[in-house]
Amino acid sequence: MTVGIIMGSKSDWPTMQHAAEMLDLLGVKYETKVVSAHRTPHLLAEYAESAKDRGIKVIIGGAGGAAHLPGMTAAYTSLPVLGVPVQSKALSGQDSLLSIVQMPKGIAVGTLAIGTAGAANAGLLAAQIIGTFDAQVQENVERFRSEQTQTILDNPNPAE
Ligand code: RP5
Repeated sequence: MTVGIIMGSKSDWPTMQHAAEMLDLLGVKYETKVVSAHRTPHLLAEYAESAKDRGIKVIIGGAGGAAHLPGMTAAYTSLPVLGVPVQSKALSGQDSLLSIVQMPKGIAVGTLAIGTAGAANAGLLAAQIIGTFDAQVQENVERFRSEQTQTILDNPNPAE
């Protein structure tokens, strides 16, 4: 496994599965796990501290509400951590976004957009990072992008 996808709750899976689907598409191996910053804090520390030795290169963390998960994960590992703000019921994910994106200087989290687009892009960005040292994954990313471009060029009429 080269990517770890973790999330605060099973309820985050409908969002975070878009990261997994993107990694499937791009041929990147990953693991998925529910790890909560506030409900299972010791598990979070253990997961983040052991990730590098287990061969993980990038961690994607998704959480909603007061979303500490990506920041706490980044505090426990030097691996790159990508944060996905899950769309919360009360505040539509604005709370998740601000919790994840406003990391104080010194510990970095790469924050994506709220919801499914952010989760898919986290998968894409993780693959791009893996692609810097894995030529096959880089080729897969390049093929994905050129197919995406060609689909738009082949369908220019918005009314069709
Ligand atoms: C966060 O609280 C999770 O990431 C989830 O987005 C949110 C709600 O969790 P549940 O109450 O649905 O388990 O920790």
